Amino acid sequence: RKYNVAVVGASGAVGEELFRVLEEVKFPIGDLLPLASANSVGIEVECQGKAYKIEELTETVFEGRDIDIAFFSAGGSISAQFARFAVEAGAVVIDNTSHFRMDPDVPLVVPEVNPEDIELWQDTGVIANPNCSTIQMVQLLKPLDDLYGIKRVDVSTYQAVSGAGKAGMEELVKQMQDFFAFKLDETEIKAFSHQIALNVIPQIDVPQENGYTKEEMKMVNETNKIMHSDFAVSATCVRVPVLRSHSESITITFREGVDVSVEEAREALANFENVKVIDDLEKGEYPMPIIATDTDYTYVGRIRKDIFAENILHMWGVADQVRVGAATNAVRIAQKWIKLEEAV
Ligand code: 2RA
Repeated sequence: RKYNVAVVGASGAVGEELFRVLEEVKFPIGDLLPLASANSVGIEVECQGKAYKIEELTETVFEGRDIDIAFFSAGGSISAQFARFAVEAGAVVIDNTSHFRMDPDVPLVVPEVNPEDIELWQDTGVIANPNCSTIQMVQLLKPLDDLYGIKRVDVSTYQAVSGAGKAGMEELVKQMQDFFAFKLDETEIKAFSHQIALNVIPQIDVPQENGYTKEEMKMVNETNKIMHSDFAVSATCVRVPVLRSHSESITITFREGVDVSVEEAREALANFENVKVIDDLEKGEYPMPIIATDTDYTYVGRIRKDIFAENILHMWGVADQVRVGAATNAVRIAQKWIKLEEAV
């Protein structure tokens, strides 16, 4: 059977990528309804060889359209205001924003890690897509937690500008152009709190009362919700001048008494769905944004045992933020949701 699909935020970076991913996976689309704010109305989008015009997102736009699946990626306030109208019209909402993520009634899903939670969608009609930096990390944590049992995770991220959408990518490009035109000192700073070209910014999202940023607390809270765990997580989230793949340096402390084997860990990671190991330091082979970009895999390398403790492992993970961290994860959720529907 075919499914009628709506995409809210159709002109954004994630919206555009969704059309590409839906096409690549030959998603069984019946009708497609691209939605955005009034500014984008009339813009044409293409998917699976057909052209569609963007319509305005309103409270009534879902009525009578028989939408089965509505992807939302237009910001938390838009999801807060409009998701319920899609649900009331009979759709399952797969939400890419942070709005519903920590709602205890809404499943927060990375299909490789907790696909079973998709079943809970009926409670609210919404399935939440986790934060990009969390998705790629839990894909690496899950096989190692199954193997040894995690006690604590310490992560530092190197996050691409695509996390701030098209505006973020455009700002990096413009600042690089200004640098080569000897005009960097008068460049516009809008998408980030400081100049991002030739810089790194140790702040993503707003400060919290505990001295962490909201992005860092997303990694703490979302990780344990997805993995149904309660291990300690500490994150330092940093914006770097990379276009669209996030990198993460991850240190995992396993339970007392575990003696980690790098070989065993590497094998568990290599066997995990949608994870690829690139790990040969002698040959200079390890994951990098230029390898991960435009792919649907989460890459891991630099896997090594701590020098001082037997139960600690260090590794380096990279994934495309727009795909693995958003569009592809959302489409994978939709594919699993369809399987569930068709099994009933
Ligand atoms: C970022 N986490 O990288 C955000 C995007 N979801 O800014």
